[in-house]
Amino acid sequence: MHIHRKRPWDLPEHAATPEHVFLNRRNFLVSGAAALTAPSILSPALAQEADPSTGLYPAKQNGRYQLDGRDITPEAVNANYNNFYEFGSSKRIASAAQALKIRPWTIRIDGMVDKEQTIGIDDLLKKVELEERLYRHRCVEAWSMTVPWSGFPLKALVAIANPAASAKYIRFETFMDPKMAPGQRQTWYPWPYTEGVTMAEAANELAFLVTGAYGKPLAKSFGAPIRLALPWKYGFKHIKSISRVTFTDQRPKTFWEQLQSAEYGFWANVNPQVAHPRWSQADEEVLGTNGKRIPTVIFNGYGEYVADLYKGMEKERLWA
Ligand SMILES: Nc1nc2c(c(=O)[nH]1)N[C@H]1C(S)=C(S)[C@@H](COP(=O)(O)O)O[C@H]1N2
Ligand SMILES: [Mo]
Repeated sequence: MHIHRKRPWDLPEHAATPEHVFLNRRNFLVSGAAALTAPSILSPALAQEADPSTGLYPAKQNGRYQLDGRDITPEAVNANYNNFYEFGSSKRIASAAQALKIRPWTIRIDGMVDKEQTIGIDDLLKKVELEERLYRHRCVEAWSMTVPWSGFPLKALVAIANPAASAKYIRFETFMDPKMAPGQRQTWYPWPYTEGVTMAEAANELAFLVTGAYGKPLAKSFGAPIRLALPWKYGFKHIKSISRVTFTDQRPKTFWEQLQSAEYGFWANVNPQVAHPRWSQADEEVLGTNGKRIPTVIFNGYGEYVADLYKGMEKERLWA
């Protein structure tokens, strides 16, 4: 029997509907280019394609990760205010992102591993135990949200990959398919989107691979079917729709670093005292609260978990 569980982030239907209608209209009116190049985004059939992992959610919440008195951001706000440049550079990509085809979906695990492998997302989901965690998320653009993510610790994927002891970094890559993702036809970007962490960061308990949110499989706009969450780092480290995971001894050059290294570095740990070259990082706008701003906290408030990772590295550009 299907039991509908009322969760704190569920919005009444009347609150969610106008936003949805607004978004569809906006896509016609504003994103004319995207609509022209990807007519299929308007097909309701595509939007309703079944997700075989639906039965895995909601996952049991791990109460260890709390929000420091912040509220969960309503789903209708979070799922409609996204950075996902593969589907456009505005925040309103949720409708365009419906073109993302999430099955079949495979993840290539390669580089300095015992045995390279390609694993289907549903096979991977069978090998791990899903849990729900409440995480804060701080974008480098000085806005923040809080999300009930579901997923599994990154270190579980490291165990499946069985990397060589000499591997120092993990490099993540997003899918590459310019036919499906209009943003990838903009050749001035260094596609595919790439990100990276050190092996020590990957082993940290906070590093989380996200496969669901709000008690359901991950919405496409959030980076279905699998994205990263590193809540002590700026949002651009949270690479979406991962299709390749490479173990390496070379520090990966990330998407934003390739595009603008003066503004976006490899470490990108949250620090209110280190301004972005073009704006302050001292405070942040909390999504869904009519523009309310709160002070930003070092490591986004997760210092007790991660500060030790960076001891003795003060000469590195740790903060942006
Ligand atoms: N592949 C890919 N991953 C990405 C991005 C992107 O444009 N493409 N944007 C990043 C940025 S800047 C942020 S803030 C988060 C946004 O995640 P959200 O849309 O779930 O809030 O995704 C990150 N991951
Ligand atoms: Mo971001």
